[in-house]
Order: sequence, then C-alpha cells, then structure tokens
Amino acid sequence: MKKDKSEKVNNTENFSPEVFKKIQQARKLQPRTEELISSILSGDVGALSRAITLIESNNPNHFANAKALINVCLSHTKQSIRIGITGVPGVGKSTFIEAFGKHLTRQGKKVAVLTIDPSSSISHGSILGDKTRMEELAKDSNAYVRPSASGETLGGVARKTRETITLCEAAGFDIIIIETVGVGQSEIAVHSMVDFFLLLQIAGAGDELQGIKRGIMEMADAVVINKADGDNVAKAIVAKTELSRALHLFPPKKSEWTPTVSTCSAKTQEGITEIEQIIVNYIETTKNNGYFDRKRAEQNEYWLLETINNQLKEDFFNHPEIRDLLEKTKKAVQNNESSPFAAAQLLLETYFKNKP
Ligand SMILES: Nc1nc2c(ncn2[C@@H]2O[C@H](COP(=O)(O)OP(=O)(O)OP(=O)(O)O)[C@@H](O)[C@H]2O)c(=O)[nH]1
Ligand SMILES: [Mg+2]
Repeated sequence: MKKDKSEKVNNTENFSPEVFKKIQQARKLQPRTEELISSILSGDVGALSRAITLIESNNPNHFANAKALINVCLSHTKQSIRIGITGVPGVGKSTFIEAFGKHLTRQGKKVAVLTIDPSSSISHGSILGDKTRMEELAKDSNAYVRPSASGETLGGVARKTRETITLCEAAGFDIIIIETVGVGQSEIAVHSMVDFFLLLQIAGAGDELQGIKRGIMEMADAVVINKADGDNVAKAIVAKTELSRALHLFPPKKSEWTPTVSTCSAKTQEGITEIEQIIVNYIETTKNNGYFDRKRAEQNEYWLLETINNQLKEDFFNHPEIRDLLEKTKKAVQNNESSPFAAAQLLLETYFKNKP
C-alpha cells in the first residue's frame, strides 16, 4: 500500500535523532521557502534579494531550500533576453549598462543587472567595486542591480550567477544584463549563460593594449566602440572601420549572424537606440533559424558538466585526508621522489577509497 506523505513524516519513531532533526528543520524552513517563492513570482524584489542570498549561501543547511527554490522558479521563468557585456576595466561597461538599462526601463521593460567579477575570487576585493552600483538604474523601479558574490572561486560565482538569472526571470525581468571584466576566463562563463554577447572597446588603443584576446573578439555578437564623444568621435569612426575589417577575417558563426561594429557614447547616450535595434535583429534572426533555442539547450548541457566538474574538484580538494596527503605528495613530486602521474593516481585512489 502506498503510504500517505503526512503519515510518513508524522511517524517519526522510525527515524534516527539526526534524521528527525533534519525533518524538523525542513518543516521549519519549507513554509518560508514557499512564501519566498510566491513573493518572487509576484515580482517582489526584496524577496528576490533574499532568495539570491540563499542560493549564494555556503551554509549546507541552506542547500536543500536553495535547490527547491531554483527548481520551482525554473518552471516559472518567462522568455527573457540575456545579454553579456564585457570589456577591459574603465571602458565604460557600467556607464553603458546604466544608459542602456534606463533606455529599456523607459519603454516599460524590466531590467536586471548582475555582475561577474573575477577579481573578487582572487583578491577578495573587487575591480568592479563601487562603480557597479549604477545608482540611477538601481533607483529605477523597473530595474534590479545585484553585484556578484564575492570571496568565491570563479566557478562558484559563475554557477550562482547562472542560478540568479533563473530567479530574476521568475521575478518577471525581461532583460538580464551581465557585466564582466574582459580579462580572461569569466567571459567564457558569461558567454555560456547569455543569448547575446557584446564587447565594449574604446578607440585609440590597439587590441593588445585593451587586453582583449582573439577568442573574446570571436565570441562577440556585437563590438561597440564606446566614448565616441567630444574629440574622440573621429578616432571612434576610424576604429570602427578597422574593427569591421578585422572581424571579417573570422570564420562565419554557427548563429548565421554577422557581428556588427558600431560606436556609441554611454555618457551622451548617442548610439544606444541603434544598439538596442542590433540586439532585436539578432534575436529575430536566431529565433527564426532555431539557433536561439539550440544555444540555450547547449548552455544547459554545459552547466550540467561544469557543475559536475566543479563539485568533484571541490569535494576532492576539500577532503581532509586528501588535503594532508596532497601537501606531502607535492613535496615528494617537487623533489623527484615520485612521478606526478603516479602521485595523482595514488591521490585519486585514496579519495575514492575514502568515499562513503
Ligand atoms: N567621455 C566618456 N566617458 C565615459 C563614457 N562611458 C564611461 N565613461 C567614463 O569612463 C570611466 C569608467 O567607466 P565605468 O562605467 O566605470 O567603466 P567600467 O568598464 O564599468 O569599469 P570597471 O567596472 O572598472 O571594469 C568613468 O569615469 C566614466 O565616467 C563615455 O561614453 N564617454
Ligand atoms: Mg563597471
């Protein structure tokens, strides 16, 4: 006979004290999670912030609720447009997002801005820092600005940002913008969670000076030369021609979209409307040719594998036995007492032997 759920839980004498405690905890937390979910779905940004804090939490007691929250929100997300914005420090990303975001909220669109800041995982500080506040946009009732989780590995921050997107979509945001500093790995993480990837550049500095790797340029669906104002306008136009030429040398994209190059001034807001139009065209093209949905499906697969990779690595390196043994092994390898491959094998075997 199938047991009724309440009967299962009420009949607590069958459980060990630990399990009983967990049930009590779940009972205590569950209604709060349910309440939180319904507040998020009604668009309450206070509830959204609390939910993000919950998924960012490293406290194992929060994991079950965080998972439940994400699962419910996943089935309530509406189709949003996810835009990634990258570029070297100081290129004007935050200023651009503020201008672009205001332009969208004026049309009644709801805009959420998230950031991935790789520096926070290295120095526990932040390159983006205070400048990410985007004060004008943060005050806007149609906008939500959330800086990235700090003191984390890039993998951790990226996963949490990916989940935060889901929460923002459940809360009814139409456009999700993710800012990241164009200095390396974080672009790959952002690229794998957005529909449209925009690279901001400035005129007058060569690619090398802007620290933009060819790979990042290749990922861009649009390159925008910012700060095209005042004396900079002429230089920006020259840079636009040069960049268009450079982009032509790249192989055609799977999206069948030809990346655009344009100029804008986040400060004077010149060119912002044109960039919105480029994004609208991109979405139309890729929805029509099926790439939009295909890319999202591929991104889900990427995050599945990425999460497993990260979780395994984290679990391995945090295993107490491994931590001790690894320190000893490092020395043995440094002194040529053991080959790195044999040592790695030994560590892995020890890890799997000690798994429950
Ligand atoms: N003239 C001019 N200045 C701009 C423009 N956009 C941004 N700035 C200035 O450039 C500086 C850097 O702008 P941010 O928006 O903070 O740049 P960012 O790329 O977000 O910088 P990080 O977050 O540190 O990577 C600020 O002093 C802005 O006022 C623009 O279109 N024209
Ligand atoms: Mg910034």
